[in-house]
Amino acid sequence: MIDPEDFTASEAATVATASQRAGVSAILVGGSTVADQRQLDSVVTRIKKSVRCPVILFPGNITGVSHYADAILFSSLLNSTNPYFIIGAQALGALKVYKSQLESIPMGYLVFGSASSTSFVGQANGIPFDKPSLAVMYSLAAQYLGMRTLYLEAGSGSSETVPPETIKTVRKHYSGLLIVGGGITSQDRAKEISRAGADMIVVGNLLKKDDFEPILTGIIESIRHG
Ligand code: 1GP
Repeated sequence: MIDPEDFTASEAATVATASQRAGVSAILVGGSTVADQRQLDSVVTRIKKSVRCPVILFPGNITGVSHYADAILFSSLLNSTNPYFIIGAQALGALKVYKSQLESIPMGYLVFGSASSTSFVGQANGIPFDKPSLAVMYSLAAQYLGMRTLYLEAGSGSSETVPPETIKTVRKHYSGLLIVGGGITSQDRAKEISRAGADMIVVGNLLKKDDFEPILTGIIESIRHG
């Protein structure tokens, strides 16, 4: 995942190219505080020119929609306390998604903890890391509402990831595509998360490190062959 606020378009293209070499399946572009849509468009355009894998938007608000991408994680922040993040922003952004002909991937978004920007900006009633039963309730609700993708989010740069035990419990109940992200920076943790039942792992902050490529390659190898 590339946050357009952290990279110039040219840096983003370099990071995306290295990520593709490492073996990623897709590049996500987004963040919870993206405001500059020209910068977003230019980052998406440069990445699109540089990689073959899909470029998928991961918006935190209506400002996160760019018609240069391939698809969008059209998400509802299920445990927000503010209806704007559950359905308001989605309604405001929907026409742009329609006109852009982006593929929309319906997704329930669940935020854990209370210390991340995602939790703060999205006014989430963060799920405590040690309460898998609460995550299960939301996961089932997401499934029954037809959300075929669910993202368990610990928050970008979080010191802890969503615990593997919680992922295992959610996996038992939720049958759609399960994405897990936030705080994943090591091969061992990625492997645990994958074994617990995650279908996709999102890595963001790690890509800001100069030497991220071998670490990312290790993460991908460990989840594909581990
Ligand atoms: C943020 O889950 C993603 O939405 C990525 O988190 O930056 O901690 O890898 P990191």
